Amino acid sequence: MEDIIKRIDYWIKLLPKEFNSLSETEISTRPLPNKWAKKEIVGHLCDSAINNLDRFVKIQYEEQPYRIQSYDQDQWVIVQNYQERPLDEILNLFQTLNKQIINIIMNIPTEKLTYICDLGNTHKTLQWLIQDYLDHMEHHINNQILIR
Ligand code: NI
Repeated sequence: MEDIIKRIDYWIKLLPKEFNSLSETEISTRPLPNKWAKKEIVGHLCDSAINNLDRFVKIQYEEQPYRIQSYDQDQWVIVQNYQERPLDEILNLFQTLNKQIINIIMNIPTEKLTYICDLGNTHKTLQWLIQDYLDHMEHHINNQILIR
């Protein structure tokens, strides 16, 4: 867990710096009409944080296996209209949510890391879910935000 916390903390600090070097066009342009702009990807990462924060808390006290609810990722980005939101507000939200997630992870008792959740077609541990949260974040950052 220590490594995961370090990685999340790393992105909390790095992402605003990365965006500092991007132009407004680079931040807001959709590569294709149906593809997210970079600022919308940060919005999507906030949505992932919101939904996973909920999971990381509930799996610790609900009946096992805790049933994971999916969410419609495209609708979340559209409904919240990240494209028209100032970038610094989205980045602030990203930082605040992930600081809270770090706080949650730091407080998970070791024995709860093996608690089981039900993803519909498979069962995974809370530890797996947390690793998957980071992997998903890094996938978007490395492939869509850091790419020029
Ligand atoms: Ni995603």
